[in-house]
Amino acid sequence: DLAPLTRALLSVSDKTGLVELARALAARGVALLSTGGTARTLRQAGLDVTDVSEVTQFPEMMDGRVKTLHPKVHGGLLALRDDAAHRAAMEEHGIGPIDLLVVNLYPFESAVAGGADYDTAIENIDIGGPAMIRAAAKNHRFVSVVTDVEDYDALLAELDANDGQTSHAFRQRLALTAYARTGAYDAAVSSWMAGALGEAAPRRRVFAGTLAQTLRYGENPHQSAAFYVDGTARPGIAAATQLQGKELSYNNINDTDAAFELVSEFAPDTAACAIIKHANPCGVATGPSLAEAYARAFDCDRTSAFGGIVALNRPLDADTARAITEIFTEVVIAPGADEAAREIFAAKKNLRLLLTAGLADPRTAALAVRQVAGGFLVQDRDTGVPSELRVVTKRAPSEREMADLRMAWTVAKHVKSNAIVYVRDGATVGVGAGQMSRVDSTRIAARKSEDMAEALHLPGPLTKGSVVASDAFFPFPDGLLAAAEAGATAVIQPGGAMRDAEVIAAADEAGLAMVFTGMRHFRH
Ligand code: 93A
Repeated sequence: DLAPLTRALLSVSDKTGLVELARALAARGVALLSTGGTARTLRQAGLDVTDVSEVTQFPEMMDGRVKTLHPKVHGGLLALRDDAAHRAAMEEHGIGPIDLLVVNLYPFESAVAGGADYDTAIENIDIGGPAMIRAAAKNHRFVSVVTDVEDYDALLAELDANDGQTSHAFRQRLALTAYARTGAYDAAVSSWMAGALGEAAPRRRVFAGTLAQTLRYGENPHQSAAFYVDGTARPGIAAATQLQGKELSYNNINDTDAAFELVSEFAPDTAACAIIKHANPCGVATGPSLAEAYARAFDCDRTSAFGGIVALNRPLDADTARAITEIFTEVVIAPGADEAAREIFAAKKNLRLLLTAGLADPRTAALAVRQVAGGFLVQDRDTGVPSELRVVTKRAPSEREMADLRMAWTVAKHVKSNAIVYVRDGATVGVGAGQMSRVDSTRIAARKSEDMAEALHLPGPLTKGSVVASDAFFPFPDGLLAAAEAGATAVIQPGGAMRDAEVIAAADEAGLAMVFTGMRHFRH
């Protein structure tokens, strides 16, 4: 049980809530110490403040690089109050205790996200702040350290509940938050430097993010979950603005990300739509208009599209909005929405509409991280594009087949392996995802397309006259032959199997045209 707080040091870049907090502390008899800009703000609000420079007897110098880096500050934060030798040292050197530290750091992350040049970014690296935070957090047995504006109210409530002090458990939680903050801060600096130096390799890297949102639950209701942003401000799910609808769930965020990354592969000069279920596309299509692209994507697998996530590569318009609202859809994400579309959606309270500033760039280099037991797997994002498409069969694909092959290949990159994607006239007509056998993926996609043809009262499977992409090579002719049986006339695949010759011969025999990409797109 500690005596009530006597002295607090406030040094904040983000001055939100500062005056209210300081006033509440002053009202509880806490003396306030502060650095330049923070002290100025407090004085302007009529509060009594002592400058840190008065305590240290050193001016803030070197453009503020050295303000609080002094034993009178760090001794006051680090001294063990119950240690005779520490107390003697405080006495001898005139060091007063600092019981509460309120710091938020130079806004390095937002400076970098805002496009700061190299020197500006460097100047935004806070040194004194993290030093104080780490010192106070280490000494949480005696010192409270607040690093998040959102904790101001909790601090005041805690002081009320504990006769002007905080409980040990509360200080421990503050310390935990404090180290998370300094850890994330240095991670942001390191990641920025990696980018600035063009150090693309996933070595010497640290991963951390800033809590953006706690989620109601995780993949399942018994799992707790949260959403962190990495500060790169890449266009996509993290930077999107939600216009309406209830809060996104964990699965929504995951699926919406998959949807937007996929649709961003399609340049907006042609309208495109991707519908996602369980992070896999159940329909992707281009079209002369956005509404038609949506309708064609929907027709690939109407059953699965129910409750899906829809991503568009152009601003949402009224026609498309109307078509989407005809069935239950969880989320729509698009680079904008016009007034009429917004009005149509407004009537559907539960439908979430997310708007982005633009499309994601599928070629942007970045790292992809996945967790395994006891570690992280880190790799470059899959930005690969085949340098050439090599025709390996007697028959070369027609121009129409070639365009569809390219699209099928692009979509296959976004489908869980083993991925098989049938495309006809710029629309998927069958997607086989996540099967342990490539032949199964090939057959499942074809079977679903038969079901769809039946539902749409069309003769024969939709895969008739389509082309097919496989994310990795066909090890045997069986998968390829299954695709031919479903009606595919052309094939795109990496090649490179031991039995390539056998597979090519089978393709020739079946009259298929086939191209090799020399590159695969596993997505496990
Ligand atoms: O340049 S610093 O790294 N050197 C310091 O000694 C120092 N002490 C506090 N930056 C330092 N700070 C930071 O100044 C704090 O972390 C806070 O973000 C900011 C508050 O400055 P002001 O009170 O002048 O607005």
